[in-house]
Order: sequence, then C-alpha cells, then structure tokens
Amino acid sequence: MSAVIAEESHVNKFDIVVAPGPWDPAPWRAAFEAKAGGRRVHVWPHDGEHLHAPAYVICSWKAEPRIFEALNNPEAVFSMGAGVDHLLPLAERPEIPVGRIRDPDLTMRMVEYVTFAALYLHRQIPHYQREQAAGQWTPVVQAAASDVRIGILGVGVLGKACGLHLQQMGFQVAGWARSSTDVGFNVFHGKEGLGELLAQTDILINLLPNTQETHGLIGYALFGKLSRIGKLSGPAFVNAGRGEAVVHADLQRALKDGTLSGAVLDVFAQEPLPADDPLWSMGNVLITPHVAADSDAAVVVDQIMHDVQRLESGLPLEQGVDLRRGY
Ligand code: NDP
Ligand code: OXD
Repeated sequence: MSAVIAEESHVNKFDIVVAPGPWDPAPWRAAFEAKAGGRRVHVWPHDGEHLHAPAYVICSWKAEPRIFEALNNPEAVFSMGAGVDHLLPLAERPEIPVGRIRDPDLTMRMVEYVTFAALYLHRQIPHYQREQAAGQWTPVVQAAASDVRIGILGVGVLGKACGLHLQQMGFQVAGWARSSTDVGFNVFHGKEGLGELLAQTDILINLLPNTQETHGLIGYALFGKLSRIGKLSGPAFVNAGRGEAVVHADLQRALKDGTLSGAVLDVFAQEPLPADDPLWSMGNVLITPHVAADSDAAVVVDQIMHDVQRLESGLPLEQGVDLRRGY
C-alpha cells in the first residue's frame, strides 16, 4: 500500500459506515476507529439503520442489500475483500464510486492456499491419508512437477500471482481470461480457448469472480473436457474463487463417478456448506470454510482510509472497480 496522503484540515471529512455482514463487528469497529483520523465511525446495522450525516462512505462485507435503501446516498462504497459480487446491485448506480482490496498480503495468502492445494493433489496426499488410516505402507509412483499441467481460470491479481508461483516450482502453467495476455504464462481466451486449456490440464484451479458470465460456467461437461492422459490418477479441481461459478450437483457427480479424481474446495454457492451435503463425506474431497485468503483488518482499513482521503480531496479511488464490467 502506498503511503497515506496527508490529512488536510480544510477538506470535509466523511463519516465511515462499517457493515461487516456475517463477520464479528467488534474488531472492525476497533480497526476503523483507530485509523479514522477523527471521522465518526458507525457500525451498521448495530448503531442504527439510518444515519444523520452530510456525507458518508460505506465499507461492506456481504451486508444485507437493504443497507443501500437505508443509506442510499454514499460518497463511495468499499468491499472489505477482493470480491465485489456482493456489491453488484450497485452496478445500476454508476455515479457511486466502488472500491475493493488489492493487496500483497491477501494475494500471498491465496498463493499459499493454491500452492498447498496443488501440492496436496500432486503429491497424492489423499492416497497416503487413506493408507495411514489403514496402517498401510504403500508407496505409489510420483510424477515430477514438470510433468503436471495446471490450468487457472482467471489470471487477475490472484490468478496471475498463483500461476507465477506454481510455474517457479516447476509446474506447467496456463490460464484463461477475458482479455489479459501478458501475465508470464500462456493465456487462452473465449469458448474455444477454454476447450484448448482444459484438454491440456491435469489440475484445474478456479479463481474467477462471480459475474453473470461466470455463473454456472463450471459443470459436468467442462470437467469431462479435462485431460485424462496426464501423470495424476485423473484430473482434479481446486475452487478458491466463488462457488457460484460451479454447478454444485455436477461437481458431486464428477467426483463420484471418477470424472474428477479429487478436489480441494474453499468456496460454495451456499455457505456454510449444509451439514448434509454429500461432499463432506467424500474421501477424495478436502473442504475448507472460505479461508483461502482472509482479509487482514489492519491492511483492509489502511487501504480503504487511503482511498477515503483521496475522495475527500476530490481525487479518484486508487482501488476502484467498474461494476458494469462485473468484477
Ligand atoms: P481480478 O478482478 O483481478 O481478476 C479476475 C480474473 O478473471 C481476470 O483475469 C479476468 O479476465 C477473469 N475473468 C473475469 N470474467 C471472465 C470471463 N467471463 N471469462 C474469462 N475470464 C474472466 O480478481 P482477483 O484475482 O483479485 O480475485 C478473483 C476472485 O477470487 C475474486 O473475485 C473472489 O471471488 C475470489 N476470492 C476468494 C477468496 C477466498 O478466500 N476464497 C479471497 C479473495 C478473492 P481479464 O484479466 O481479462 O480481465
Ligand atoms: C474476498 C474473499 O473476496 O474473501 O476477499 O472471498
């Protein structure tokens, strides 16, 4: 994060409305109050649904959509994470600037998670966990990383960093994006390009945002297009992007019938994943509860407050997002 721009006494300071949705509000209140530089901090809806303030910004993580009815004239709205899908209703209000978190700390956390998932699958850890449970010593043939092909859907801030890291570890890496090309590894585009990528992928990693175009993109037919002649015991899937991109029943089916050999799943269309979901008890599935890349409060607040000060000085957001594009 660049240095916070100097506070100017003559600019009008905005109130800060923090709407942490399902998160514990206490640490967020404390983190914003510590950095608010005299601005008033309100936690929504705990401090009241409505606000008497001439000017305010909203910092939201999956806040209930009615916040934008109760507080319908914000100077800006910030996502307290990388994803902005929870703010998509604001696409109809293009006059409201929208910001998100783009931060090396969050990116590195995602690199760690995706690297862990790729190694877990590549080094056949599920097999050894099963063998350990049975008290069995059963070595299996281990491929080199350079023989394993990883395909990344979405090569933005997170997908690019993950791809470069995996490439450095020796894996063959390629990606798929809307228009990005120059990321340091081969990137495919469009429907045809997606087919080409899948045909040369052993481990598929989803890091796409949830948009109208990506919703339900990853289904049984797509899994069926993954390469079946690779060095793993069958193609595998990692989802750290959004659950909405996946057709849940198709994922269950593909993992059950061997179309997929295994999966590491961090995100689901319904979170928490319901207790009776069959994925919980599948031996070839590892589930984590949407923790791939947590937002660190200090980092998030610093980045948002930097953009609040810019806005108060009449400058555009440094971490702005065009919601009409959807991500
Ligand atoms: P970015 O916006 O930087 O990158 C998005 C990527 O997806 C870009 O490469 C973009 O293409 C590509 N893309 C978007 N739409 C399409 C499409 N229709 N077809 C093909 N490619 C598409 O996002 P980030 O990398 O920062 O984050 C990705 C997602 O990860 C977030 O939106 C969020 O959902 C998820 N996330 C999950 C976390 C977790 O803990 N599990 C934590 C943080 C984020 P192009 O480059 O051409 O624009
Ligand atoms: C994010 C997330 O988008 O945690 O930051 O999912």
